[in-house]
Amino acid sequence: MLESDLRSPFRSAVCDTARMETRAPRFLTADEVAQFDALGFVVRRGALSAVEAASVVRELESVCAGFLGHAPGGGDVVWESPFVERSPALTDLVADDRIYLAVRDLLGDDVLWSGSEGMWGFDDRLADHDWHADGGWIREQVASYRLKVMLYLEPLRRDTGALRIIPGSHRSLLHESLLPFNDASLPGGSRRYFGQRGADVPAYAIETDPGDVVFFNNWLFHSVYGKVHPRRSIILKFVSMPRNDRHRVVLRREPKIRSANQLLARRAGARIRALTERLPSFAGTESASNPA
Ligand SMILES: O=C(O)CCC(=O)C(=O)O
Repeated sequence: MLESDLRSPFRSAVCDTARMETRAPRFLTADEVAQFDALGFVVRRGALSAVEAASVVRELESVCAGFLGHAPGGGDVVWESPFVERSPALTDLVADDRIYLAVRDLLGDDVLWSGSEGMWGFDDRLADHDWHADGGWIREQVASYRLKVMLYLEPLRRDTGALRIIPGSHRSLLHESLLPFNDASLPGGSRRYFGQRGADVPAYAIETDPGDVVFFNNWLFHSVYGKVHPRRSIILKFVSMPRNDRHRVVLRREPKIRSANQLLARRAGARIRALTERLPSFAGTESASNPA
């Protein structure tokens, strides 16, 4: 695949929907991996205990305090990346079996780290986060598998900010038919989806409680409606090892991946070292001032 092909407006939007490796998973169940593959998401309920979830909240707030210069409170908004790379305790979470082994089962043993985000509060203009696929558009769709691990740190229900998804929309036929959603959600876009409000689109709401861990494929069309303050969450991001030239081209264009790995690599631990050391040398090498 030539780079110019990636820019062609005539190239059809094809998602890489190859099935995951067929080896038996070592941490998740075969059913969980099959669900992730077919529907694009899987949820581990109560993966973290209440005590562990509370300690993640404390650590999140301590990192946020570093950004704000004071403990986060009403009216504050933090949405930062990289995030967990700044905290030894949160980095330990990346290396924890419940994240690390699960992610390896989903994306393969040679999975790569692609960064993290932390959120405390939200800009009220984003109380409703309309339908989109991350990155969306042609360039992202020819990237290798992407995975977000979401830790939502308060109870979220359908109309109070739970992540909504259209199951299976990471796969090309459904994904392609939903591409107009990306345009409808852009600034100035219609915000109408098959003629309806985003909140009315038939979808599955992943309702969660603190301690639940959501694994989802970034290509899924997703949205959030009715966020409630403070809405604290952590996002861990992974990408599968590029398997072909087009995947390599996309990875090269993402300088943030290299800096997130460099930051994470400062933390000790065999798993974190293994995760960061396998980043291919070409990753994130294209100048940010020369975007696709
Ligand atoms: O859950 C959220 O706050 C938004 C998730 C989302 O839209 C995203 O990560 O792209």
